[in-house]
Amino acid sequence: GHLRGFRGCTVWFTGLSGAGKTSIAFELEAYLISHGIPSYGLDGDNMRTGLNKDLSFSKQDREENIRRVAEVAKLFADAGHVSLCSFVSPFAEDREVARRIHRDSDLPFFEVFVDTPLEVCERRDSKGLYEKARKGVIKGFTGIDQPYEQPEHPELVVKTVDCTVEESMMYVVEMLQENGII
Ligand code: GGZ
Repeated sequence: GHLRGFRGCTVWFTGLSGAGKTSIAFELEAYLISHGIPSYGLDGDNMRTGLNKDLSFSKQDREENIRRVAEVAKLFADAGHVSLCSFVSPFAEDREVARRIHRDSDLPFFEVFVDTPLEVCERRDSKGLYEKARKGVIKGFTGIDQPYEQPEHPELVVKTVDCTVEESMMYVVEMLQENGII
């Protein structure tokens, strides 16, 4: 990626389970690819089943999850891709590590807070995980018995309530345009 004109970057989606991070990222990936911009999505489904399959959801393992994901995202960005990272990433200090990893390589990093209220995520409960967390079958579930630290200075906040996935995605596209990425 060192000689290419197009600079890659990383878009980091953070928010509760079921907030819509992966849905927005998936739509954005399709949009970017259809416009000739290389893009690749990372999320729990492709990271926690492979590279990070040794990690749990403890605070310490989430920290290591985010660190490894950020290193992988940085490599994609350095290769000229728009890396789309969709992780709950509930701890502000872990997200700061991800940001620093990119800053140290002079690669743009955009934190996008997918701001969907807990009640809405829990009502959706697309995977039945909130119900299990409420019953205590799953322990340490973000928003139930582990904290979610809201970003204080994200580059973008997307409120998904009363907003289609497509509309949410376009806010991210506009942010990338305003920053000269695309
Ligand atoms: C939060 C959990 C947990 C616990 C399993 N807490 O909706 P999902 O299913 O697909 O998204 C959640 C995903 C979170 O993995 P991440 O790698 O994004 O987490 S972190 O960034 O905090 O490392 C959820 C499922 O895995 N899941 N157990 N205890 N989410």
